[in-house]
Amino acid sequence: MVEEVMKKSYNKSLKDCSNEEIYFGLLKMTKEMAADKVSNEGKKKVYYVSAEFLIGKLLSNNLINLGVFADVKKELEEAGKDITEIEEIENEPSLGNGGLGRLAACFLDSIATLGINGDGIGINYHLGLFQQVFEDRKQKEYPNPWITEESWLTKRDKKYKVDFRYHTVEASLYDIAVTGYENRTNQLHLFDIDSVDEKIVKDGIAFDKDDIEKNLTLFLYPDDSDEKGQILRIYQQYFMVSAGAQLILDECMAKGSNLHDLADYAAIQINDTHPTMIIPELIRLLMEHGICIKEAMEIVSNVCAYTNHTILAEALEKWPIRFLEQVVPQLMPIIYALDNEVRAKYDDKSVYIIDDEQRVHMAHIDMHYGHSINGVAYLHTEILKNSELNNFYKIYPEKFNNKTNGITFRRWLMHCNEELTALIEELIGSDFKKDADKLEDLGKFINDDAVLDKVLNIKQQKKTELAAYIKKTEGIELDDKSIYDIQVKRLHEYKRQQLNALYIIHKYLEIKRGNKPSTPITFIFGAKAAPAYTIAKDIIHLILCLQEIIDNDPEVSPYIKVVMVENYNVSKAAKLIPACDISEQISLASKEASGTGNMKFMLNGAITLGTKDGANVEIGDLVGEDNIYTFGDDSDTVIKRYEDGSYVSKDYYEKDSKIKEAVDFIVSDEVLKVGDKEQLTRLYNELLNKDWFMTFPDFEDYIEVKERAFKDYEDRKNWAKKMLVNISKAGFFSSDRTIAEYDKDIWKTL
Ligand code: 26Q
Repeated sequence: MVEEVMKKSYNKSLKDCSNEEIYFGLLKMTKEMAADKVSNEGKKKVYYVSAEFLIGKLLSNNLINLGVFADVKKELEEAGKDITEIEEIENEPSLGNGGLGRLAACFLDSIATLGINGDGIGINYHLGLFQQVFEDRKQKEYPNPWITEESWLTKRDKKYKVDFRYHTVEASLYDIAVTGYENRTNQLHLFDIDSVDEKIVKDGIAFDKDDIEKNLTLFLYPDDSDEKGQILRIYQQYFMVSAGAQLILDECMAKGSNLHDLADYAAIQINDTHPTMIIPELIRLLMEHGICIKEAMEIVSNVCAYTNHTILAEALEKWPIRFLEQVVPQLMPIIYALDNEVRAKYDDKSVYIIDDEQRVHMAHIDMHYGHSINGVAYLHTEILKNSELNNFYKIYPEKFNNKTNGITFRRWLMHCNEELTALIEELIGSDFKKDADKLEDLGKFINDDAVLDKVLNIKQQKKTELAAYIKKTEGIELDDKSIYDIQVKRLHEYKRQQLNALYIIHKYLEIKRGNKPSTPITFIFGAKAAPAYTIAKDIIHLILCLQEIIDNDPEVSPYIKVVMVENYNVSKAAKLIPACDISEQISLASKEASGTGNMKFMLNGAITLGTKDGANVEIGDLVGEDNIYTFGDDSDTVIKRYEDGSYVSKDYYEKDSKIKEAVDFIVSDEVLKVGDKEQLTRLYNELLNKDWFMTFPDFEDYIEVKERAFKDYEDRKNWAKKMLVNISKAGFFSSDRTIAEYDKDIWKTL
């Protein structure tokens, strides 16, 4: 198959082609195969609208979904070519920050796999999220250009006019094919403007924020720490939803909708509040088609549904009216009408759309004018209902529902861990690929020593592979016989990378005192910090300082090692996750809506060390307490502690010598010798005087439970049992299950 493609493309034999030629040949072949599948069929279509789609590299994934991966790999091998090297040619698009964006990508995969008529709508950011580089043990940001002459993007002959206050732009449509696993092909629609100009970027990721025609689709989340950045975000959001809304109405009318019956043709899922303006925009467009505002509101409510991904106040978007007036004045009359209707119905000010400070609460639009409000894990939805969004829950109890997140097993098992996939297939057959619950059948082998050995051997192989990869890409040597303890996710104080760092300091000092671990431990981090998030950058700096100090200390370096991988992304995740022994999921209870990394690690046989937060709770319920390590205060305790304002971090620091010792180390001579005094002092003060995400109360318990996990690791057979239980219980976290629930309860297409 590949031979023919190469002959046709380059008039050469496969063995004579360069990796680059092979990549672009396979790209073309894959796009053609995807285009031959059933597409765009069905009366009702789901539109998943999201500012982020963290799709990752697509070649292998598409080959898997099209059912030709094994054949292609074999043919390449026979010609002396290595598919992993060919994959290296592909640029990774960074069209997302983290969980929310990756979830959108997993969902598109599952929507297509379940045969649902459903497309994504987003933005074609040319430079994506920044590329992270470490310089002087600090994060520096650079653009991440990913679009090449030939790529997964297909330019369509379709443009939509988008009006802003001061200019009108044209949104050009690009599509990326979304292949379902042995099923149909859907589309990810990404809008762009032709006038965008990458040359305006200077000095890292700085650019002229006023020049909208040149910067509109340059970056994902341009720095919004200033007003201009925030206004640019509004431009981006409206650009996406206005073009998206026009596309949706066009498609529905082409299928015969008279727009009064729009809900029979379209289900729109609003991924967090970033696409919320699609609600007033659709109302506006329906009114242009002659529908009165009252009915337009009703129609749109029946079409739109909202997913909440966070309870962090700073992430809930509230746009000043003056910003909206400046960018999209045409929406303001609609937003006032929506707000007036709410005010006429309810006395409770906290549910108004426009607050006393003249800000528009985007989530309030979604909740009043969408028909469904869902959280992303059981605990998260309960917190939304009972505290965070309780005032809305009291008005609309029937709208609230939970959809616990999931991950696509095509990427997070079949692609990233071929060895484990093959073992599972050998043991229970291949049904699990389409029916993830079948993984439960692995439970039969819990006392089978030969199987347990195989599970351990695969883990060892993936650890050795990761060590080789880190050596090649970062020049760092890992001991593949050490325990791999991994925390990879966005850098945020609530995720508490700082708690992990404090543990490492504690361990370092213990080793200095002669208490050496019996098995060496490698602590691996990967995380990008938002460019304007100062403390997050300080935490990265501390971790990189610890990495340096430990490496240069011959007393300690044989026992522990710290590695922070640069520019953590989807491809790196696919190499790190299968190699992990201990999965760090240590957010402050109540703050992590769900987490999806936790599910990927579990599926690959890592054991969770985590708080009772997000989906960790459901993981714990499934695997049982012997097969997870939980610690720390629960969400009720934390919520109460916030409510009564009783937390004083200094009290813990003064009472607990372990905390004091570890925190003081941050500004010790040893660290200051390699680190930046201003950054380290700021972090020290932040922990000592504020510690808003309550690291100290969980510290003792974290140490104790982590030590227990390391000790348990020594009993290899028992550990292998824990691994097998985790793998066998992971079926629930397939995004196929999640999407089946969205469709049954919210979209109703099948
Ligand atoms: C908001 C306003 C202004 C600028 C940026 C933002 C912004 C950007 C990105 C707010 C939130 C995000 C991303 C949130 C996110 O990734 N949330 C994660 O969603 C996952 C999928 O549901 C969950 O598993 C994680 O728990 C949650 O943190």
